[in-house]
Amino acid sequence: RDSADTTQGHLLEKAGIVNKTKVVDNGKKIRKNWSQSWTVLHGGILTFHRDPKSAPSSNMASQIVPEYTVELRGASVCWAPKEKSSKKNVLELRTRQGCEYLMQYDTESIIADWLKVVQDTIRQLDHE
Ligand code: I3S
Repeated sequence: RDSADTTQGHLLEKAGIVNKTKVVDNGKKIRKNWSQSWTVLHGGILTFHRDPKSAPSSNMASQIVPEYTVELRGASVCWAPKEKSSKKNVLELRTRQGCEYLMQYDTESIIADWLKVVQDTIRQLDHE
């Protein structure tokens, strides 16, 4: 088992680097802004952290506070349909609150692992 993908308590945990963009905010389509993100799954919550290169290093808060916090309860995830992006290996994550994110990484196994762990977490939360 991957060291970054362990079962603690009952919910899965994982962390790693992916490319991400928010595309819908509370039902409203927004402009794509792809960026690399340190991405953490913990306690049924997925957090995307800002790329340190995109923020002034003096601004510590901008690096500690996540850019996006995504509640996975009631969410859905799948491979994104081709028309959503010209990139390869793209996941589409929709939240119950009507937000939508794309997650992408050129190495397919990296993104396939994220699909599995997010899917399994959503299922676990459904059965609680
Ligand atoms: O789905 P879109 O709008 O064609 O997405 C592309 C654009 O957001 C583009 O930015 P600007 O239109 O703001 O210049 C991005 O650079 C592209 O990466 C977006 O498309 P992909 O296919 O990479 O998700």
